Amino acid sequence: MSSTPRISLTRFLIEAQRDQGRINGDLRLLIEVVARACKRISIAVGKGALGGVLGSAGTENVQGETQKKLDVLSNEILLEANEWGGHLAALASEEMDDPHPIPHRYPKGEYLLVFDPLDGSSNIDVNISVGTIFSVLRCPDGVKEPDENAFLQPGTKQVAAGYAVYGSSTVLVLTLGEGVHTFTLDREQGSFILTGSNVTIPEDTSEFAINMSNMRHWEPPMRRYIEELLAGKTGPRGRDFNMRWVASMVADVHRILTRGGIFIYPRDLKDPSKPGKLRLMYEANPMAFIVEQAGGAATTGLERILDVVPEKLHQRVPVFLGSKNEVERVTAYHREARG
Ligand code: AHM
Ligand code: MG
Repeated sequence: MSSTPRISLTRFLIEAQRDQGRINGDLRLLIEVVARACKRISIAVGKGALGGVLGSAGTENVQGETQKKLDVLSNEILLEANEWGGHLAALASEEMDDPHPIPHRYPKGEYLLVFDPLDGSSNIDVNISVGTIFSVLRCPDGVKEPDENAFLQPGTKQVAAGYAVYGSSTVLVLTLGEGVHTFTLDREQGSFILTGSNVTIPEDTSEFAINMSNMRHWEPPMRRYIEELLAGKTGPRGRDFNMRWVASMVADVHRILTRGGIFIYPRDLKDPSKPGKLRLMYEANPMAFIVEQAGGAATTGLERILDVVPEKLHQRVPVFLGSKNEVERVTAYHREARG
């Protein structure tokens, strides 16, 4: 009796390098190292109160948000895992004001890694899914000591992106620019096993994800879109829509990757200085890359997220992503309103 072989992340990456030449040895190492760091973060998250890691670290990050102990720990795990391997030129993170150079005692590589070490921080202490998001760029030619400018590349330049969701199981989702693959952590064995190849997001959906408590601050096209969904069967859309909001982007995006949906964090007028809540380089871009690779769409309401040319490492953007037809509709409403 023959059974389907289990394909580990290691095997998947070795085959991607050897058989199809899709990645080089350094990129393979990079993904493996990030996955190993995600395993460590998964273990820390899983220990919960027993690990002494819940609660606030008593510090603030560059965006003035209070850091949780697990935010800080996850950041340290990713830094420590990635700085010595020789595959990176520099790293940047939601939790650090400036890019982190590779210490001179280690060799440098051709890639830049940017990440949100633990997304969905408000859920850490309440035992709801959180995750790690990462994006890989190439260090521009001739740049020996990469600073913030080296990172300011549009999302179309990403060579890989992924996230790990620490939920009822730990799942790593990866794109190398040729489809999206999911790997589930086998906790006993300690390895990620391929459990989904070329995952696709349905083009249509009846499920939306948005923080409705901000409705009074939204711009008119945003209100119009959600009001139409809420009107259900007897409204202009002629059918009922369901709502879900985990408040962990990773978990909301993972649901959309699994069964479709639209995720929105729009620009709002609560704080006009902020064009949305989510950060372009380590939240919107990697998720947009994954969603597009799965056949979905991702826009700022006006343009494709991946085309935005970043001006700052920690810049924010409005985010509309998921099932293509819904993203296109709400984007059209925003464009119409612009005239
Ligand atoms: P974080 O990186 O500080 O955790 O913030 C990002 C999170 C996203 O995961 C999530 O979609 C959003 O913030 C939730 O926002 P809200 O608190 O408005 O529901
Ligand atoms: Mg985040």
